[in-house]
Amino acid sequence: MARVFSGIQPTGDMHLGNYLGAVRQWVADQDAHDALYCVVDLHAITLPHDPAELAARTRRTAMLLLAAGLDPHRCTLFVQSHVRVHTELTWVLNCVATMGELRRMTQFKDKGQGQESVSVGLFDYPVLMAADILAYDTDRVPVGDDQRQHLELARDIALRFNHRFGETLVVPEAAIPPVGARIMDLANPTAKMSKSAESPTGTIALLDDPKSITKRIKSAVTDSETEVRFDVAAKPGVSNLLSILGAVTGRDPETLAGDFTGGYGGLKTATAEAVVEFLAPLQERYRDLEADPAGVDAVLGEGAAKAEAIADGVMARVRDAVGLLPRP
Ligand code: ATP
Ligand code: LTN
Repeated sequence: MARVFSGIQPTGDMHLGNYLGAVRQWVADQDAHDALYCVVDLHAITLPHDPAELAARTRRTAMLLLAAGLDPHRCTLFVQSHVRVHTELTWVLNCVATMGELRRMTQFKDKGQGQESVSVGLFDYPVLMAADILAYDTDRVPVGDDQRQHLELARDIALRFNHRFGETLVVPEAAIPPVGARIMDLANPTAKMSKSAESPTGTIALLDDPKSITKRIKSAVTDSETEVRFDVAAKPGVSNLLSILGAVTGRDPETLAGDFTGGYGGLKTATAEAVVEFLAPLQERYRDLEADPAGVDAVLGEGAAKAEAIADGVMARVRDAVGLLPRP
């Protein structure tokens, strides 16, 4: 069975973009694949954070993933910092990755904004991500479109490692969905919907109540025309609504556009209703899980043990390839 691995940061509340771009594929991949999913808490400390918040958010992210449909009997769900290989392998890969390739990463350029005071961790973020993936002999990595460049880097690092030290690492492929891979901010449709957006008005968190979901979609920024047409460059706001509606209803956004005439009201109402209906069962499952925090910790404990067993084997191969003495 092919191995699938992916991760999500506990930097805030999971939103519709995370779900449609990534987590939905994770749920689908549980059956035909050997799937591991990780709450990447070590990535979440690359930017300034509140320690008490991080712990709570890590647990909350795991619960949301379970509510979204991850089933601990069919996949392995764990917390990144519970498996030490992630950091150990990062060091070895740091000695394979180059400053030049990390400097080209657009996420670093965006989040670091050229400041000298930015952490080394933020610069090294993509190498930790490569270690996450390569530690599990991963074949396939389901992610949103914004992770394309990081995935390319993980592949390059694996290929370079194998070239230098002999065939050791599996070279992974990105799996990016055809619809929903890049959900945009409703208030600023040229920026991606993000957990850490400055203003929450453009984001739909998975746990938002129906009233605020409807309000945010109805006030989504569009344009001064009236024609409903899928054209990301010329009509980013309208195209974003069509992408959301298409992703939650399983229809093609371009075809959907033909259903709406005479302004954007109909499109907004249909999108709001579809999203509210789509999220209702997830929100109900979340409330059940919230009542049993010990159950969630038990899932994460078992997940870490299963993950560690795989990662330890890969790390032993890496140590041997590089010439590190076996551990006594
Ligand atoms: P942050 O804003 O804190 O950087 P994020 O919202 O971008 O976080 P991540 O934890 O970095 O979320 O990403 C988890 C997964 O969700 C990744 O696979 C990422 O590609 C995907 N994803 C994030 N934002 C979007 C979006 N707007 N549309 C589609 N997929 C997304
Ligand atoms: N950088 C990713 C989160 C992430 C990830 C991973 C995704 C960390 N490690 C490994 C896939 C595989 C992001 O979504 N911002």
